[in-house]
Amino acid sequence: MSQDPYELAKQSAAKLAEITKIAQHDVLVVLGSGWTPAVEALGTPNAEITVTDLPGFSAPAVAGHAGKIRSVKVGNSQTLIQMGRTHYYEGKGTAAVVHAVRTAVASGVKTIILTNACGGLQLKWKPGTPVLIRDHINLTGATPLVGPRFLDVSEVYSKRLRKIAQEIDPSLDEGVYVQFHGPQYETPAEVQMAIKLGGDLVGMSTALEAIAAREAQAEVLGISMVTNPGAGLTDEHLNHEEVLAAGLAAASRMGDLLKKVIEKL
Ligand code: 8IG
Repeated sequence: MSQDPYELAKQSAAKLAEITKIAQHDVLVVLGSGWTPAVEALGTPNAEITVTDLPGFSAPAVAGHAGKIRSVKVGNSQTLIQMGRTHYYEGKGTAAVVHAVRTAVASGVKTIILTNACGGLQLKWKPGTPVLIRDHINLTGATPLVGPRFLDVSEVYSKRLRKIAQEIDPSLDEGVYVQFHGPQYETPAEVQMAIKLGGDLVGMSTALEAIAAREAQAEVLGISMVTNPGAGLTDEHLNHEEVLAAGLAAASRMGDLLKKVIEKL
């Protein structure tokens, strides 16, 4: 296995092509926690593999993260659906976090849809509400880029793709996603900080992956599912089961949205 993350992604892509017998892919969808039930709406897979069959992947530890990758034809797009991701809080480093994105790009992918479950900073977003990511604030202090890779991040989340999503579902709001390191949720003071910084959504994923996707010149759509109000905004406490329940309730709507977006690419 290569130590160079870009080489490792090429090796992983070659193995993916070998196992799936599909030489090229067009789209990657990363399904975050809570989004897994949406996978059925995307259609019958041509192949399904376990991520650990590919070099550079490790088994996800989080409940609701299945650690599988499917290849499904959606409209005209051969689509990779990644169920379960590596989070930065697992301590494996940023290269591990973005390995799936780099593997997908090495497989030919030009469009990457990143989904997640997150906390909402606007109380109008009830649990199960999807929100398009307009921009992000990366509070991890980390980056997948090493060396003088001065990447333009002035439009990480494609305006074109957001417009397509809003044509399908005009009720979709947009927001700024704030990636925290995790795995602890925010304190109420940190939630207030995120609001003052201009954040609308708080979570533990997506921004680092989006940076790697942009470096690789893929077009990115980010969709958050708000599953709980940010800590301290209500008198509720936060728990992971709530995330999974909200995902289950919203699954068919989310799957339908993803399918229609991919069909319009
Ligand atoms: I679901 O409130 C989910 N993931 N950081 N904060 C952060 N991540 C989350 C939250 C939340 N809810």
